[in-house]
Amino acid sequence: KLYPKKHVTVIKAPFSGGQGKSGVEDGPEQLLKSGLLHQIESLGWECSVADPLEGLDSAKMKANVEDVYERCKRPQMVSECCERIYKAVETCHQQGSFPLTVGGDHSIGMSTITAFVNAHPNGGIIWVDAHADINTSSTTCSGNLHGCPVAFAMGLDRKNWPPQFKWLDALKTLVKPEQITYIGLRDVDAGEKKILRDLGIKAFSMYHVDKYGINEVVRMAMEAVNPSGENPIHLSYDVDGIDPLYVAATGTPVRGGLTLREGLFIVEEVANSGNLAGLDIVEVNPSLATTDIHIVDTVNTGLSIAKCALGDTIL
Ligand code: 6HN
Ligand code: MN
Ligand code: MN
Ligand code: MN
Repeated sequence: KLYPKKHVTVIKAPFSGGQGKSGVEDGPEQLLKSGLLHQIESLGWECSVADPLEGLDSAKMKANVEDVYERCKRPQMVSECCERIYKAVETCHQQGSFPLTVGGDHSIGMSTITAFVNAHPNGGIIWVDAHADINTSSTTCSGNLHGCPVAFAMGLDRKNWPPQFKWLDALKTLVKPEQITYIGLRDVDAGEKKILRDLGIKAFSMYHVDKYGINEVVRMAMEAVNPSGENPIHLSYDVDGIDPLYVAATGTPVRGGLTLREGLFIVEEVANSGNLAGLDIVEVNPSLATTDIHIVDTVNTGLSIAKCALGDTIL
């Protein structure tokens, strides 16, 4: 059993430096305000909160126009925040507490998945997203580092990394191509397609969800990253994997996504396997709603993802 203590650490990552829009830094507070902790406890887990970015002046860091390196925007801010989040997730794995990291933008995935593979070198990662987030410092068109965390976590294009990422460069273990797979892709940049192909990374796009159905896709995804069925799995969940009909309050919505039920089924099924070892819920941006219903829908989706991960079942 992975977490016999049934203890969760909610790691707050109110971070928005990996992309240009503001508001995504309010994601964690919004989820907490809407009852995340109470919900976790009512499922029989003990719970504590970690706030690794406490004390940083995020607004000031984000406004620093000098913080650029070639194409990459705000490498100093992203690196410094991600190093702190790495340490918080590492502590969870050391103490046997389930790391539930709530963003914030998806840059922090570089921290959660590297902390995961350093704790579980044979672990597998399922990245639920409309996007592949595998641009390198050289392929990124937007310069937004939330489009790059998988590439950084894999050490791709390391020689062109912004010099700030020393902590990442120093890690013993990075993510290997066979350790990660995707569900929900539908907006993948040309450079990213080439990387996925060249490295042979298995990916299940919306085309595959339509073709095989979500049940078979989740089965294939778990088999891809955990062929023995015995290794831990980390789930990095970008809420934009789900269709904007259900999740409107997010920074880079793409139509044609997972239904709410398909999105939750992924989490239920991985949790059901007994192998779920950590979860990220990212890219909830309450400021991007045009009506209150958008906020409620998006936040409730985030809460439901957390619930399913911790073993809530319908019956
Ligand atoms: N996300 N591929 C685009 C880029 O800017 O590199 C979009 C990235 C979106 C990232 O949603 O976490
Ligand atoms: Mn995305
Ligand atoms: Mn794109
Ligand atoms: Mn993402």
